[in-house]
Amino acid sequence: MNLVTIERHILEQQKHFPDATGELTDLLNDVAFAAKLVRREVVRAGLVDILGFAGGTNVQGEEVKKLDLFANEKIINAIGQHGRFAVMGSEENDGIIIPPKNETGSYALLFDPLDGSSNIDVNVSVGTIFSIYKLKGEDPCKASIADCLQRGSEQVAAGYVIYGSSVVMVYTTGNGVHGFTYDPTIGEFLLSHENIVTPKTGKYYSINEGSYAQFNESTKKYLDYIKEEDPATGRPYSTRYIGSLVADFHRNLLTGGVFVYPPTTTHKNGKLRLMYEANPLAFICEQAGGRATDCKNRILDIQPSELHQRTPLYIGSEDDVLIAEQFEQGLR
Ligand code: AHM
Ligand code: MG
Repeated sequence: MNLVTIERHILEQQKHFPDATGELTDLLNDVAFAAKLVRREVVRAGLVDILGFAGGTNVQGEEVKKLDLFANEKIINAIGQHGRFAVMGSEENDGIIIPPKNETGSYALLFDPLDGSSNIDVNVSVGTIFSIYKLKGEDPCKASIADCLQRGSEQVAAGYVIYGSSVVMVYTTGNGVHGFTYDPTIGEFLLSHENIVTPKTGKYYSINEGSYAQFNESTKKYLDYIKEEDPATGRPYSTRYIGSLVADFHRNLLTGGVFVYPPTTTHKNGKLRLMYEANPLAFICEQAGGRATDCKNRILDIQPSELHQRTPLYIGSEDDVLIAEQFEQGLR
């Protein structure tokens, strides 16, 4: 049996980029390491109550943090200390984070430490999403928010970790999409999904239909279409909605389908964040042969103006996203 660890795979991938210095390889390995630390806490989440250290302090007298804040801190500390990133941005922090040893790093990291917050306490899959950019300027000491506010098309790497029935890390450096399953007996992510290609069309649609009354007429019309009986086009589609973007995206990536978070009356620009959620998943989706749009622009072409900017998101199998787009553009 030829077991390939994520570290080895990342190193092998580096050969596709003759100018690579190895720095990106190191920092992807940092992310994989941070994911292991987060995983360790996520799998113990349900024990907090029965071990009696919920709310306040744990047995070591340490303050117990909400898991998403804990994950945020772990990632910032684990990754920040190596000095490979000059600047970071997290969904949990208002502004940019400048790690203590930023003078050597030439990359920017944007991440959502624990996506799917409503599912954390109920044993449903959650995930970490990350996105990596090269700094725009030469001097890491001058790294700023401008290095974070780059178009998604400038990403040099992106990925996510899903903490589910097993823990899987998926990444791309622009040379296909690769997935690794964590083997807790040896503490390694092992290659399990090489070169993921998403089906051109699927049978699932994922949307929070409880917000139906808040959707635009175009979104409602699309939903009516997707539920019509028409065996020739595979309709009706089946609903699958976990409420953790990473988990919904991962399923649709492997099986085919479309995830939609449209504008609503309360979230005029949708709910999801461009820099931490939409961009990294759009990069992965396109690399796997899928499509990602806000129905006006390709997600990866949007010029961000704010760190926590929101965007409508239609992402998944190419043909399915195209149909949703046509409805939103009034073409159907
Ligand atoms: P979070 O970052 O606070 O967890 O919010 C993002 C999550 C996504 O994982 C998920 O797709 C979406 O919010 C669910 O929102 P809703 O409950 O409105 O359907
Ligand atoms: Mg999130």
